[in-house]
Amino acid sequence: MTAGGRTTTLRSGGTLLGLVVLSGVLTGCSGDDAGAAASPSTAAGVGEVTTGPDGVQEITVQTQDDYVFLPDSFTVDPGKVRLTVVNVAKEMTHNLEFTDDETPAPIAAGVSLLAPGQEMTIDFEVAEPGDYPFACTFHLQLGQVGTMTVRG
Ligand SMILES: [Cu+2]
Repeated sequence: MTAGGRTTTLRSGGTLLGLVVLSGVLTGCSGDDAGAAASPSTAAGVGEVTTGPDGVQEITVQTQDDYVFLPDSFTVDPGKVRLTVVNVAKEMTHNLEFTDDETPAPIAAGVSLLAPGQEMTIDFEVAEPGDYPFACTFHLQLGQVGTMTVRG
């Protein structure tokens, strides 16, 4: 009787474990991390640096209802850069300003204010290699920062 009871316990325990693992997998598929990487709300081409026929490097960075730039870092070659910032947030206003006192050279452009659903494109030129930190000045304290690297 005792042995039978143990067997039953083991079996139900095994079944339970199986269900937990299965639901864990399902949860993982719709979890925040997976959603951020492959969410349909992510605009097409976000984070990809492409070079147009005019030789301008184009990159799109997304913001949403959190304190993260997506991506928070990207790399370009010296030359012309066209940066688009898309704010897909429903509630949050963001911006993107280069931290000029920390960049190898000043960037004469920035996105001063992006309301929910807005996007803005800025053009600038980089020559000096190095790391160019940028931030959302509204949410700097909350860690909304990123880095553009210019290759040497
Ligand atoms: Cu912000």
